[in-house]
Amino acid sequence: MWFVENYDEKASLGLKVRKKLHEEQSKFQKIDIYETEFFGSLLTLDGLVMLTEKDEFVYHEMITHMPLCTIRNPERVLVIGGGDGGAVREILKHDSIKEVVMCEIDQRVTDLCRIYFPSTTCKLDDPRVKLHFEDGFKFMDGYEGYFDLIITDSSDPVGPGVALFQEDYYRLVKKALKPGGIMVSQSESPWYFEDTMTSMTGAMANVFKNVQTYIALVTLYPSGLWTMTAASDSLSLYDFDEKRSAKIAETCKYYNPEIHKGALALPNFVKNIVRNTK
Ligand code: SPD
Repeated sequence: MWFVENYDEKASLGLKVRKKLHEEQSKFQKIDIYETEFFGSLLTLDGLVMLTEKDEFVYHEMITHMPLCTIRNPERVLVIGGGDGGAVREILKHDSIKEVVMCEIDQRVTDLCRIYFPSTTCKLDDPRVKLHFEDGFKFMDGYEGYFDLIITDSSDPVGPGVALFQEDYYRLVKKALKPGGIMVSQSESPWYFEDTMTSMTGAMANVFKNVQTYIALVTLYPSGLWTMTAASDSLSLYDFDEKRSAKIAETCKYYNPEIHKGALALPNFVKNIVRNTK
C-alpha cells in the first residue's frame, strides 16, 4: 500500500505504508494518519503531507531557531497553527522563554498528534505553554506589542490556512509583535508555489522593512526545497547570536551556526521569485 501526494498533476510523492492508523473529517479538514515503512507515523491534512516522525526535525528546528537566535532575549512567542507541537518543543529549548502561546484552529489535530506523535507533542503540557483552539487571525487581534516572535506554522494556502498568506494577516502580526520583534512564516516551495511566494513576500514587504527568505531541505515536502520567510522592522537573520546558536545546535539534528548562515543563501531562480528586501 502506498500513500501518494499529487503535486497539481505535475509530479507526485509516494510513501510505502504499513497501515492506516486513523482517518476522520474534522470540522475543518480531512485528517489521515498512517504508519509508514521508513518514516514512522505520517500526518496528512486534506491529503497533503504535514509531517513524519522521522523528518519533522528539519522543519521545526529551522522555523524556530533561525528567528530565536536572532532575538537578543526571546521571552514570549506565539505559534499560529503548529498543532502537532513540534515548534513548541523547539522553542522551549531556549532558556529565556517565559511563555509560548499556540493557537491552532483544529483541536482534533493536536488531540490526534498526542496519540500518534508523542515526540512532537511532548512539551505541550509545559507550564509555560498556553494552548488555544480557535482562528489564529481573530485570536491575534487581541494582542498589541506583546510577542518577541510570531511563527506561522501553517498548512498550505488552501482550506483553513489561506488567510495566513495575506497582507491583512501580516498587519495583525505586526501589531501583536513588540516593536523590535520578528515574524517567520513557512513560505512553500519555489518549484511548485512560485506565485504564492511572490505574493506573500510582497505582502510582507509592504508591512515590514526587512524580509528574508531562507531555505530548509524538507525531504517530504514538494520538491524537498522548502522555504521560510522572516520579516521585521529592525532585526536581520544575518545578525544572530552565534554562541547561543552553537549551544542550541547541540540539541539539534539539522540546525547549527553554519546552517544558519548557509540557509540565507538563495539560488538565483529563488531570488527572482521572492520580494526580499535584505
Ligand atoms: N506542504 C506542506 C506544508 C506544511 C507546512 N506546515 C507543516 C506543519 C508542521 N508543524
